[in-house]
Formats: sequence, C-alpha cells, structure tokens
Amino acid sequence: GSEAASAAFTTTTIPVPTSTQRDVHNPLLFECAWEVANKVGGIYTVIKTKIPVTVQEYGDRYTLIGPLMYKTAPMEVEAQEPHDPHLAATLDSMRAQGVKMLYGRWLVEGAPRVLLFDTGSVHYRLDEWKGDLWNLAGIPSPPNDNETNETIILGYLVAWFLGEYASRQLSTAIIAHFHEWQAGLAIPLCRKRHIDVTTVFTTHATLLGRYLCAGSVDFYNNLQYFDVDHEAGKRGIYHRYCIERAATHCADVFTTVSHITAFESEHLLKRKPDGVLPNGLNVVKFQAIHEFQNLHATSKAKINEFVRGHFYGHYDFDLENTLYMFTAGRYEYRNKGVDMFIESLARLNYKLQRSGSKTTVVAFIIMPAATQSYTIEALKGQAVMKQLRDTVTEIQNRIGARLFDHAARFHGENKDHVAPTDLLSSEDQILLKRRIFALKRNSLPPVVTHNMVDDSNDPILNQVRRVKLFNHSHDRVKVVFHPDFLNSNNPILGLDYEEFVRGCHLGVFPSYYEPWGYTPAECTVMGIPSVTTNLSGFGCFMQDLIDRPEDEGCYIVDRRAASVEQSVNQLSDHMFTFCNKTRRQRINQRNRVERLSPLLDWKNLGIEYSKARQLALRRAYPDAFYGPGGEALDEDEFEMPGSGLDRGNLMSMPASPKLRGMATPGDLGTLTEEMQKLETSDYRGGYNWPGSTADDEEDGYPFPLV
Ligand code: G6P
Ligand code: 1S3
Repeated sequence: GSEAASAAFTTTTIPVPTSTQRDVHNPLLFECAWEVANKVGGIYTVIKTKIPVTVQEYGDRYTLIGPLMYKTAPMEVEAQEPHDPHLAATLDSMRAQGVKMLYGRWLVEGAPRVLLFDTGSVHYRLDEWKGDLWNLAGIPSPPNDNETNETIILGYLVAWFLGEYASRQLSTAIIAHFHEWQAGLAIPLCRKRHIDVTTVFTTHATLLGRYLCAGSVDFYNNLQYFDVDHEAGKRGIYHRYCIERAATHCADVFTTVSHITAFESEHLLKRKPDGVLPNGLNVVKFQAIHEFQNLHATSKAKINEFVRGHFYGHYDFDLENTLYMFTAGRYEYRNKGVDMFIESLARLNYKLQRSGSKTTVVAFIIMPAATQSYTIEALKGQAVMKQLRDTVTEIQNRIGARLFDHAARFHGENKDHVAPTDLLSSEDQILLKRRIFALKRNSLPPVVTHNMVDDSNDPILNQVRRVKLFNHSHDRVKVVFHPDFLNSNNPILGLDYEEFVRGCHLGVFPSYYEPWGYTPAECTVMGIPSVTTNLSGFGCFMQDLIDRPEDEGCYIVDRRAASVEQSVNQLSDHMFTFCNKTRRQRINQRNRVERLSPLLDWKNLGIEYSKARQLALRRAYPDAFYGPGGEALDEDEFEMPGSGLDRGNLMSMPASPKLRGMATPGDLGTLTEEMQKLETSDYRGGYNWPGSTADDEEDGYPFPLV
C-alpha cells in the first residue's frame, strides 16, 4: 500500500506466528454484519435470532462486529470494558488513532459481546483507503456511492482491528464470519495482509441476481449465460460487484442461505458455495399447546376492529365468515411476487363470485413505500367507528342503570315490568341515529391507507387498478394496501407485525427472487399457513424436507417449470381451496403448521454454522487436524455441540408430517470438503437446474453424517 495507507498496516511489523501454535479447539469467533445492532432487513433477524445458540457454543469467546449508529445503539448496547487484555490494547491503540467505537453487551437474548465502529470518525481516511483498494485489488470506487463508501470504511476498520488483535493474541485460533458484501470487504484485506484468522463469508443474495430479477429477464434459465461484468457495469454496480466477488473468492469458506442461491452464486459470483446455512428462528414454545390458537383469536379481533372502521358504510359482510390474507416485505414489486398476488386475487374474486360463496377475503399488502400521511378517509373510518362504539357504550351504561333501578324498585306489581322503550330513551335513540347517519358514505372504501408520494406511478396501485379490485360490495375479495411498517401505536391498523400475522389466516409470498424468505418461515412458527414458491429458499427447503408440504399448510407454487399463467392459476386455486375450508379444518391446519416449527429452529439449524466454522478451521490450520499423510488426527473432531433435529419429538405427535428420509441434522446442510470435488451444479430443490449435470439430486451431495 501507499505510505498514507501504512497506518492500517502497522500490524505487519509484529511477527506473524506460525499457525500451528494456535489452539483450534476453543477458537474465538467474530461475526460481522452491517445489521449488527442495526435493524434494516432480514440479516438482522438472522443475526439476532441465532445469538442464543451461538452463545451456547462460544460463550464469551463470541463477539459481533458492526457499524455504530448513534440513534439506536444506546438502546441496543450497554457499554463495558473488555476483559481480554489483548482486546483492550487493540481498542486503545485504534482509539489513539482517532477511531471511535462502542464495546459492550448487545441487550438481546443471549447478551453477546459487541463491537461497533463509528465509520464517520475515520471518514477523512476514505480517499486513502479507496486508493489502497485500487492498488491492492484493482477495485474502483466512484465518488458518490455512499453505501460503498461506508462498506469501504467498515471493511478497513475491521481488517485493521483483526490484524492488530491477531498479532497480540497468539494462543487461540480466530474465526471471522462475515455476512453480505457490505461487511465482506475485510475478507480480501485479511487475505492480502496475511492476517492469521480463518474467514467465512455468507451471502444472503447476490447483487446481480437482485438487479437482474427486478427487470424482465428469464433469470433462472439464463443464469449460466450472463456476462457478469457487463451486466454489473450496465447497472452501475460494477464496483459493488467487485467487492462481493472479492469477498466470495478470498474467504476460506463460502456459504449462502439456500440451494437456489447457491446455484445463483456459482454462476454469478463464480464460486460454488461450500455449503448451505438455512436461516432459523428462535422458536418460543408456549406452556399450553393451544396458546397460539388463542393468540390467533385475540389478534384477529383487533384486525376485525380495523376492518369495521375501514369498510364503514360498506360493511355488509360477515366477519365470522371473513378470511384475512396478507403479503409483506420490502417493496420489491416483482421480486417479492406482488404482481402475481394481485392478479391471483382478481381470479379468486371471480371464482368466489361464480361459486356463490358467502366468504369474504380481505387481502392486506404491507410494504413500506414513500408516503406523506394517512388518508383522511382511512382516519375517518376509524374515527366514526370509535364514536359509534363510545356512544353504544354510553347508552349501554344508561340502559344498565335504568334496568338496575327498575329491578331494585320491583315489588311484584305487574305495572313495574320494564318495557324496552323505557330503557332506550328517545334522546339515546336520536344519538344512535346520528352516529349511524355518520356511517353513510358516497365513496368506496379506499384501497390504500396513506397518501402516496407517487400515487399514479405506484406499481401496486396500478396493478390493483388494472384488475379493478376497488372494494365494491359485490367484490368477495377486498384489498387494503398499507404502505408502511406496522406498529401497535399506529392510529389505524394499530398492531405489531407479529400480532398482525397471528390474527391473519393465510400469508401469501409468491416471490420470484427470494434467497430465503423469512416471512413464510415466521408464519410457520406462529402456526399460520402460508403460500410460497419453489423459487424461494424457504420453499425449496420445505419441499426438500416434507413429503407433501401442502398437506401441512405450507403451499408451494411452481414458478420454475410452470408458465406465469399456470403459476397464477395455481396460486388462485390454493387460495380458493383455502376459502372453502371450514373453521374446524382451519384450526386443524394451524395445528399442523405449528408442528413444523422444529424444522426452522436454530436449535436444530445452528449446527450448519458450526460445520462451516469447523471447515474454516480445517482449511486454515490443516496441521492441527491431519497428520503428514493426510490422516485425520482425531476422528471425533467433527462432533458438534448439543444440536441436531429433534425428530423424536416431531414424530411422536399425532398426524405428524411425513418427513423425507434425509431429514437428519447432517442432511439439512451440505457442508463437506468432498463437495468441492464435484463438478456439477447438483443443488437440491427437487429440480435439475439448467446447466446441472446431476442425474439424481438426492445423490448429488455426499453428506457426512454427524
Ligand atoms: C382459534 C380459537 C378458536 C376460534 C378460532 C377461529 O382456534 O382458539 O376459539 O374459534 O381460532 O378460527 P378462524 O380460522 O375462524 O379465525
Ligand atoms: C435477504 O433479504 P432480502 O429480503 O433482500 O436476506 C434474508 C435473510 O437471509 C433472506 O430471507 C431474503 O430472502 C433475502 O432477500
């Protein structure tokens, strides 16, 4: 590097130890992501929910690293002094050179150690580091891409930190695990500087994949043909792509979250992942088995409340016979399959009308977009309904008082029998009439709850207009678009996301691009059935594990082999079938869905991360694991700490899901040294991918049984 960049390279003056000196049996773990103590999207969920199992395995040898956000950090982190003298010395040294940071405990379940760097404090070194990046790796960086600038600063800070720390702490092996390109730049830097750590890179999507899918390409059939540099350049993301690709190729172990994204990564990032680390959740078991059913009923009552207000004046349907469907996520219209959802709703509407169904479907779309405020109409709906309720309560109290008085004065004479007209005074009747009059409305109940910044160009609204789902009385399917996150303090639809999901009947996520897809997974652990596709990591995962996922309330639409028309029909068929279920059938189905939770529990999936880390240690410190002839020194080495799918529990339940034979802990992931030797793209997911030479996907990857 240049002279200016040398400060970050100070560690090179300290002798680098030979790797065999480090203890590989009790390694230290640093896990780095942009979303550590910083909620942006799905990666935050991965990191946060995984903490308890990681802490169980690593205890205080585990530290998370991320960017310091002054707005949220004080709420998330409790500052502490480091106990480890090497760590203290490293942080002091960095502070002395102007780096601001926060070290302490992240106040979430598991309370892990966390180190947050203030990228702003070293912003003045950005140009120097950009120059270094260009000299070192030939990676360019345009001036005004703020996200990339932040990535570069975080990358240089983390590499600086790891370099200094690894040169002071010489006794224990260090694993550094990075998520996504925004945290991945430290990987090539570690490699170039020969920092004695072993690295794992996990990607949760590919940059190019996301961009290509959002356009109108036949993505999956052309994966192997894209000219990646050209496509990245065309979209102005060449420099970002370079960072992502450098992280991918420099990591000791490269992983992703699903087989479908592994396939994508092989072609777009040009490295076949070493394995798949499916995303888990921290599944909370209730004391009483049916507690989640009660929660459904109480949450549904709150949604009912909203619906009465929103549809005032047109509230001519029976809430006892109304189903709540929803989709939610980041606003990626095509990638998240909102186009397909709305089209299928229109067809469902037609099917319900034709069949003379009395069922009403209210379909919610929860996707944050640019808005100005709530609409007057949406606020008014809740207001008039609240007034009506308050008035009824007042009248109810007065009737109660009169009734009580009558009863107290009753002496057995006939004339004291109370007549209804005595109870409901004419004033009360007038008041009630006035409230009912306020419910008259000339317009239809609005589709959208907010004033949109760009109403006329909004893709969701335009699609709703095209299919004419305008919430007419004759429509069996009504649409409510809530273009903001949910929050229990909202004046309309005042529920937290979790509460909302629990109150709904069906989650619908017909994604086209979805490396994992937490939304249907969250539905599952809450016992709410969902629809997803075989282009989502989650959908493929469930299809791989369960014989007939649709029997378990986990519907999977084919978006791979089927045409768009066929997929839309399949989705509307699933929804129509769902509408024809009786309440008893829905309750049963929720029970079955909830029983799948163990499949998604980190207690069972965390082992895949353990395997990835083991592989990283083996690759970096082979001498500690193998003798001179390549023979394993310790056969027990691959034993993982207390983890593994508790099938016993799952299978002992009545009407348990039929799991496929390969659903053992070792089968859930695919990490193995052997895999690199395979030349095919034999990914799982019940389908031979284009360009794949696998004959039989089940034989594709050899799985070491743990
Ligand atoms: C839960 C409750 C039941 C309620 C049912 C409604 O199972 O425990 O008391 O009847 O939800 O189900 P539905 O599918 O009609 O919302
Ligand atoms: C990504 O977030 P997204 O919604 O941009 O990472 C998530 C966590 O791994 C994953 O669930 C999702 O599919 C990806 O797309």
